Amino acid sequence: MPPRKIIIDTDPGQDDAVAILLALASPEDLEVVGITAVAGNVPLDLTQKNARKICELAGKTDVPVFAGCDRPLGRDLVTAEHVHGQTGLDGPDLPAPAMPLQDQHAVDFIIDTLRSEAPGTVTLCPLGPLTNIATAFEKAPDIAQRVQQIVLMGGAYFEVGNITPTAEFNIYVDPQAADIVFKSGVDIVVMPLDVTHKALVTKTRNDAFRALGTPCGVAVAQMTDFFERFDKEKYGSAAAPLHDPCVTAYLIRPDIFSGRKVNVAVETQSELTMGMTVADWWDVTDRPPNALFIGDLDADAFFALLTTRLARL
Ligand SMILES: [Ca+2]
Repeated sequence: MPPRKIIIDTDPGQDDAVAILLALASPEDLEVVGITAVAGNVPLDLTQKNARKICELAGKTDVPVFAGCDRPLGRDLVTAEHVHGQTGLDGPDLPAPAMPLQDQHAVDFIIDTLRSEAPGTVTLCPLGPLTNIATAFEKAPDIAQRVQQIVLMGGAYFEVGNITPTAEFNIYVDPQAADIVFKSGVDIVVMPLDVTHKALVTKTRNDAFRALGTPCGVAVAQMTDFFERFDKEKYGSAAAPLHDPCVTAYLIRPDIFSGRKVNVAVETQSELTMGMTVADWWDVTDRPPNALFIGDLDADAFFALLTTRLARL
């Protein structure tokens, strides 16, 4: 089988960085046709720069990086410097990127790619707010049916929320965009907090990244060390979740994840529960399933995959 073509839509973010590095380290499985940046963890000017820093860290400067939407569809941007630091990628000291940012807008790149590649051969991997994807679907309604699959990090059901008591950050930042995506009819796989909170970077697992001894392995350990400080305090646990790499790991090893095909609807009206992903886990409505909602993973297999693949960079 040829590698699967993917577009990574991202707001790096230390965990975005690990997700991207895993994809770039796995050319036999994944062909990264482009990386599209969106505002989220930090403003767009930083997320597009961070995306290029990550490509350079991986030694993959031929992957085109595009800047997309700088604010959510209908709300003010909410960022998360309290988690990720002022740069969004605090931890390692990575040099300013030398590789260029593409001139084309990320939304137009997504549209053109889906129209030029054979139908059903491009998978979208959103790791941040869904603004770029929803904008592309609104601007070019013909492309949704050409998408092979969307595998995204976002939402929560049993774990409820991390930025508000009822909402996960990516969906909360742009609930209108999420609503458009979940109603798009595309085959969707969701990595909610329910599964990412089981992908915990313990000290042993982070030591394994550091022990790779490569610039990439050491940088990943430093990034993880940085955001762990916040998460350990918040959750009172000995380890922090590594959210976004669940997306790219799923594309390589779907067998280590499990979930249910359910209906997922997004709250876009209530300020109290804005951005909540209402997942019909117990099938108590007649709303048709629109997403595979992942609930569990084999964490040891996940970290073994990450470590062996990152060792190649
Ligand atoms: Ca992210």
